[in-house]
Amino acid sequence: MAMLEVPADTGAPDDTGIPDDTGGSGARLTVEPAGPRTGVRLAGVRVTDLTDPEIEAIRHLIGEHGVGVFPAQHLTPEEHVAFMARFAPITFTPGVDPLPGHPQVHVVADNGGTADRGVRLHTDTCFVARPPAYTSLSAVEIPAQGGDTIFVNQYDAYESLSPVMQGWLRGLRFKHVVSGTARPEAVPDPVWHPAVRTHPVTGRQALYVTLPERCVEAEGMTPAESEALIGFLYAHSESLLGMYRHRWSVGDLVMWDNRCTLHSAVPDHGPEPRVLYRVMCEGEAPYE
Ligand SMILES: O=C(O)CCC(=O)C(=O)O
Ligand SMILES: [Fe+2]
Repeated sequence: MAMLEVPADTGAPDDTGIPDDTGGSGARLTVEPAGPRTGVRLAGVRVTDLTDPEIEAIRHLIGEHGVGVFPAQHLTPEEHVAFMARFAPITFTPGVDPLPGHPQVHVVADNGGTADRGVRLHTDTCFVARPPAYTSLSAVEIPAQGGDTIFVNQYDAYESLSPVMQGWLRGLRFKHVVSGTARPEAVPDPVWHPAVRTHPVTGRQALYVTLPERCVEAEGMTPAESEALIGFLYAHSESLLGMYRHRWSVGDLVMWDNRCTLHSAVPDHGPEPRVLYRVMCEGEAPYE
């Protein structure tokens, strides 16, 4: 398995690929691991001030480590959209409602709070032909306790399977269907995606499986075989220890790569409000 390669920032020149002289605000972007195997913390600058080389360096860091944490950004919705649009055109989940006046911003409000929903790890909007490459959340209102977001690493999930299982998955496709949106009729047709996808930035392979209610069939298999295989793979991803768990503060911006991670809210905050604004970028059709 690949090891985390981002060094803790020492103030000295590092090998993150981020130029020391950004030519921007004069502030310095610092990069350090956010978790043992997943996530990087990117601090020291407002994301609105990042230079083009810094954006490209961040694209590579998030492609490699799955999640980027930008503390204390306090972005307006316009700033949030403008930042994400530097990575790829903005996209939106069909069949969900935007923030009034902001057609590219989706409000995640009280996602859970009722413990009965539990943790539901998933990759975003897998039920379209070109699922979003990136999702970002900006924290608007956060409960005093609970309501964290957890991430697991789908490179690790793939790499920790046996060579025999990896061989079975090569060339296999899964059928994805919509669930959990306000208007599922906006996505009438299922889509087929490879079980293993190659990340376009890193060239690494990641397991592309999600909630069994969305990832419903393995091509060419019987229903019993499909259910057992997808159930096994999903449980395998859930069992990984190399996760990142984000404890939110108001103003945090967290951005993740849907091609190499799964994520879930942890709905343990009870009735206290929890509001985050969400902006996503277009991705490519997944390929093996
Ligand atoms: O509320 C969260 O922590 C995650 C919500 C989510 O799944 C999303 O924004 O895609
Ligand atoms: Fe999500």
